[in-house]
Amino acid sequence: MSKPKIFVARAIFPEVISRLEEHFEVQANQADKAWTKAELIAQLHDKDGAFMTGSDRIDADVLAACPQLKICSTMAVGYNNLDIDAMTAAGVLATNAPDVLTETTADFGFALLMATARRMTESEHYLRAGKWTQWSYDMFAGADIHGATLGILGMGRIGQGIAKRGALGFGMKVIYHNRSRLAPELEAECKARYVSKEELLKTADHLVLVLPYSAASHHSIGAAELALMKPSATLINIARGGIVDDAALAAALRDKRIAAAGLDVFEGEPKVHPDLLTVPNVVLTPHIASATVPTRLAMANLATDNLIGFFKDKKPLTPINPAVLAIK
Ligand code: 8YV
Repeated sequence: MSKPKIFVARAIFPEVISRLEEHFEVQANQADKAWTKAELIAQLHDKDGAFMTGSDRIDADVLAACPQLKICSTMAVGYNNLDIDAMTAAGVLATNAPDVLTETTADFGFALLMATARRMTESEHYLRAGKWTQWSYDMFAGADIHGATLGILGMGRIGQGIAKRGALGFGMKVIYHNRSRLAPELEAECKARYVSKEELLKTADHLVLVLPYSAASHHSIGAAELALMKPSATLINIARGGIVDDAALAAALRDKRIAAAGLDVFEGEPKVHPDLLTVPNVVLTPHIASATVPTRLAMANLATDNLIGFFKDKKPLTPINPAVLAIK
């Protein structure tokens, strides 16, 4: 029997390609070309499955042009790049890569929070520019982390990881808002108190965004929400571009309506709103929250396991739309 045909959308660890090749006829993209929709369709139209990343978009047009496609396995926990309704309607399974990146991403959220509150990149740029000539009492004085109030918007696995780091490691008071409230034992584990979104915005010294992107969460933080925050507050976005109105944020940072922001994700990335590049009180990183070698390997291996499990006996580990499995 011939092996199923798999398209790997982006460059990935060579050992992952080798693993895929044990099970599939693989068309890889080790040159790491980013595809236009037409190019993606040209690659995918005769494939049974796709190994995707968070950057590749699957929509109704792609699905209509690729009738052989049975599964798209993404090595990301977030899957707003996949039109799940269209995939379900077309009978195409979607799988993602949860859990394996939780702790690494929570580490990064905390690192970005600390770098932002303590003005680390701003002060480094100053030093590198040769501007450091003497000590002064308020040079790059920032905000404390320990003992401060940590607000978390979106309290899934990564949000809970950040809450624990704040409460247990830094003695922070943790408040959160989420679509649904955590079970009491989870709240106790995270030492987190549920509050309304308004109270979260008004009370947090540091606000970390960890909610999934959807039409409902688009611009969850815009001018009105930024106006509720403390002028001394920091805002951290490690979730998705589009959750924050980047133009409104740049204006708030410029006018010091909030103290600082740390952003790993951007509306329309890899493009970054030009105004964010001109304000000093923002730490900018290129969507690297899950980027450690062991975690990226674990994400890629989980995406591979999902493909293997699906084609072997219709048992992927982490399906997003399992209803498709029942139909087939
Ligand atoms: C990834 C992410 O870097 O998992 C996610 O949702 O945003 C990131 O960890 C990227 O999307 C991997 O494909």
